Amino acid sequence: ILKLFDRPTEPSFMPKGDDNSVFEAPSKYLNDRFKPIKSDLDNRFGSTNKIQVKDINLPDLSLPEMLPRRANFSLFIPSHRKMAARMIEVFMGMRSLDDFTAAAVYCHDRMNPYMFIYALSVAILHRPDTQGLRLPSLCEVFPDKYMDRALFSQAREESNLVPVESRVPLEIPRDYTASDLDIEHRVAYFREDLGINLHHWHWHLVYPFDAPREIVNKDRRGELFFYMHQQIMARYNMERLCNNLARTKRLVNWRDPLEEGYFPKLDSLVASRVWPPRFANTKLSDVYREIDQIKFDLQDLERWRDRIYAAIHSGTVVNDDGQFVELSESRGIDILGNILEASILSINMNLYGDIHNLGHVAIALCHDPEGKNLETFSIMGDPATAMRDPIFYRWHAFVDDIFQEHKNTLPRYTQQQLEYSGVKITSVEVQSDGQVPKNRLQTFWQRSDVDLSRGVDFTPRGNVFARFTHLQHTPFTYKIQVENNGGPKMGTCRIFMAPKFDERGLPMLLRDQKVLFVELDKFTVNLKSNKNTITRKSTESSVTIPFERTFRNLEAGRPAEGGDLEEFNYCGCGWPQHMLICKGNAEGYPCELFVMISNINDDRVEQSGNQGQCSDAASYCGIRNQLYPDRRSMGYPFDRLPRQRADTLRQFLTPNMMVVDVAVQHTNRTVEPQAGAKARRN
Ligand code: CUO
Repeated sequence: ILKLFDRPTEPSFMPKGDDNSVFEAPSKYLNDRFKPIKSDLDNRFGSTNKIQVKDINLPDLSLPEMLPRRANFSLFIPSHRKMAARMIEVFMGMRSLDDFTAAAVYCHDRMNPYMFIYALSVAILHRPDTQGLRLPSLCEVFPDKYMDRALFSQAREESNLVPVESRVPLEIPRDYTASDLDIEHRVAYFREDLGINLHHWHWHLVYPFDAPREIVNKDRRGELFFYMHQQIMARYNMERLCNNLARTKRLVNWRDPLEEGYFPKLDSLVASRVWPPRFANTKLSDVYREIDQIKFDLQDLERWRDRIYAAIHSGTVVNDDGQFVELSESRGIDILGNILEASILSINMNLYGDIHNLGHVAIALCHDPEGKNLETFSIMGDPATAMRDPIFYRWHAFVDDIFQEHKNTLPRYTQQQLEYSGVKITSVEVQSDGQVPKNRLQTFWQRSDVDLSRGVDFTPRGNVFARFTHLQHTPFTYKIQVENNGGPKMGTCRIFMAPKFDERGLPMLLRDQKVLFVELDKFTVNLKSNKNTITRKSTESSVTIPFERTFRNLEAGRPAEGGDLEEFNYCGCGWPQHMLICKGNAEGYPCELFVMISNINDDRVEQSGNQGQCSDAASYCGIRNQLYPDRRSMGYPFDRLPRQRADTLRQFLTPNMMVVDVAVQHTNRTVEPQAGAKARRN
């Protein structure tokens, strides 16, 4: 079934995978265009590796069939998500793997490839009988979502003319979407980072907001929607500050023109369309597009926003049955996350609407809100690409502000909820590998290769690599000294980093700084009596996954023989390791590194079962089939207003916490791909 990811726009009777298999399906499965010439096609592509596809009674797929094959597909557009949800439901309902494969082949050849790959991925992730399979990285399947259009004609040239052994990687320049005349371009390396966008896509694959309920309903998914996106904002703002840009302005006045323009320079290979750009100072409008069966006014968004703020201030929401439900300390944020996103778990979609998703849509269609020009949506309409656009962050700054409004109504943490009796941190330092002074982190540019060939359709086979440049840092180690005045005990070590100064160079107040803390790591520690030294490597972070897992199906991400696929996909979800820390600046950007050891009795989640090999990016992604592995509110201890009289981070500290100054220094050198690091396609 994984071969269906290979060249997703080529029909299933064309060779797929390294063994050039072809699917042999009953002719009723074929796209109508090919039915009359079936025997000719069989001869032309007659491979010896034939995969027989079962003849099944096809369920009703008329809904997803409504989306044209060459249209673009957006998860955020309600009619599209209903179609995808139906396809997922059909895939989930297939009784055996053979039946599932048959339905998938049928859909592969007849339906919209973007929607198909999305639905197939979600289904494979959640079906019990597809365990042990590995999904290819989306940038291999649809490289057009990430790479300059110019690259694809080069890729075609390369794969048609040059033998595989002689092919050289195609260069993706670092600056191709804009120049430094646009100040927003200073942080394009972050927004356009492939790994960051793949993480975001993966996250939404693991946490779909519209699919059969048993798939959507995961432990604390609404809260994780808040937290993962809050962390994106914290990271982006830190990145802006170290590039001398102000923090992101919330997109609050939807009648004003949008200052930021963005020209993605991406072509959709599937939809054969250019992804529309957005000119600076474009205005949002009411959206009324019959073609997408979508109609809403900016006033709808405003009403929903006002109702949500009113609910937050009253501390209760009203559910579908008209009952009041408290936005409590423990559950409130989860309820609010589902309301705001909105997922199908929203407790009252009629009242609170679909604000975040339709905000994406309003922005994505602002160039053609009525479809007069037959233009499709822009990259804000697709979770695989949305993070490239500066407007994504302005929108999510608005969304995050609503969550913060709720968080600020909650009781502040008491001294007792913060300290850990008998536990005292006496020293913290970070040491980068190599000859680097302590508490100094180093960043630089690195070039790496990804294979495009799976996604360049209608060309001869064989790897075609693209070489791109991304941020990288020297790995480092935390060394934490802890005194424990009691018997042996456990604790949770929580490590965050935040900017030390604001835009004016003044020390930050904790109430502003608290939303800028970037989680770097979280792990359980065993403390013996008296003195302890904890060492932990940056590469072990609970937030990140290694490069190989973001981009490839190779060793590091490979589940053991007979391993389990959803687990692997949790493996695919995770902030890319190469973006763990901000870029810093040439002088050494001043940051505060915060370390805390919290009381395990309030952290621990009782759960049985195996945590799996891919629980290591659990901070932003959770763990498959398990409760979120930390009982505290996500973002603890910075998710609420600081205690009275704790105006600065240092005033906030209890003995089980410590802060050290760390500088992040960027050297403008570029490291070439390591020998032997070149990917081999599976
Ligand atoms: Cu992840 Cu707006 O939710 O993009």
